[in-house]
Amino acid sequence: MAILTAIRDRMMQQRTDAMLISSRQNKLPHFGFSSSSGFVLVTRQHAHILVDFRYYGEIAARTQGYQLHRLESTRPMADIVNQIATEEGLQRIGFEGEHVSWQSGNAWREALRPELVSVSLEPLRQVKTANEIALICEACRIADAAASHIRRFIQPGLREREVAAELEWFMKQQGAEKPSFDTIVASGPRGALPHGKASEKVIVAGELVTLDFGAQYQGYCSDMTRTFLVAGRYERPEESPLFAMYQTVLEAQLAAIAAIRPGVACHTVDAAAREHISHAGYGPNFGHNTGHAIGIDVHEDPRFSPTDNTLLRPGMLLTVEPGIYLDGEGGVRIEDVILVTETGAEVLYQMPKTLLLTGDN
Ligand SMILES: [Mn+2]
Repeated sequence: MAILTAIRDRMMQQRTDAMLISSRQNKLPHFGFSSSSGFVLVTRQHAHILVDFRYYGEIAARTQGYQLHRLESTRPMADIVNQIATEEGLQRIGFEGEHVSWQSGNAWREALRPELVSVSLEPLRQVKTANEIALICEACRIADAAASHIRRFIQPGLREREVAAELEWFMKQQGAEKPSFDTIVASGPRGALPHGKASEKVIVAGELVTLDFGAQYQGYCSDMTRTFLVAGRYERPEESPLFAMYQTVLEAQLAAIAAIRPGVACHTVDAAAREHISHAGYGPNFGHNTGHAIGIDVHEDPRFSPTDNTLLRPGMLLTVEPGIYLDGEGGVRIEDVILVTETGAEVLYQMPKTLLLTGDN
């Protein structure tokens, strides 16, 4: 399995004899499902899974090539790992310090005989496998269908919360396990809040409404933002007083996507969007990164930020989501997920990005 080879390469670099994996994110490729419970212990020769009664049967049915150990209240993780350490001669074990609480880390250091060193497995998730790309594409298809549905659904008089409920219901109908994060519906002046979770506010004709949402599909996430013009006040989108601002965000988003190809540094892509927005005079109104990698977590590394020097590689998936926020007036954000290909970027959504009116038109 490629993932075991990658983990063992990391063990060599870090001069550890084993890797103890406890995070939900990094257990998923081994378990085949998402669980905060249990452990994976990868050694040079073997791969072990430690789970309790609740998961043992499912793991036994799903996995091949792992040695299974049942966690019991009388036989906790440290006892099993100490036994494996004796059998396989493990001196130094890596653990996921960034995902382990201070309390657990201290308890493990007390109870485990081998030395513990913190090792990050996050870099291993930056380039996705073909299977992971397929799952993220499906999560994106669900979000894309939901965006089209919700544009027709929105009308003046609805509360933001009602719009979010319809959106989430629709995504589940389409196969989503759950939303990949709390759905953002930010209308009118609330659009100036980049993370304005759906509220009791009533949506009004002529406002811009920003929806930022995603689906989780078989443990993998999508993330999508579209900003619509609420019908009932203007005949054409160009009549909105915020139309010019919308166009600036759209041009910045397209400029960032155009900058993406293998070998380009992430900060270069951020700069493409940021410079366009600054030149239009909105620099201070764009106070977040241009995007982030996505996969098992909604937000992963690398980031399209001014300080991220990571070079893009084919098989990476990231969002591109510049925005402009005007206090008291409103905001615009447009977000796609892109796949870095051999030659550039493939956008995983079909939904148009021109300013669209809500409703059936
Ligand atoms: Mn995002």
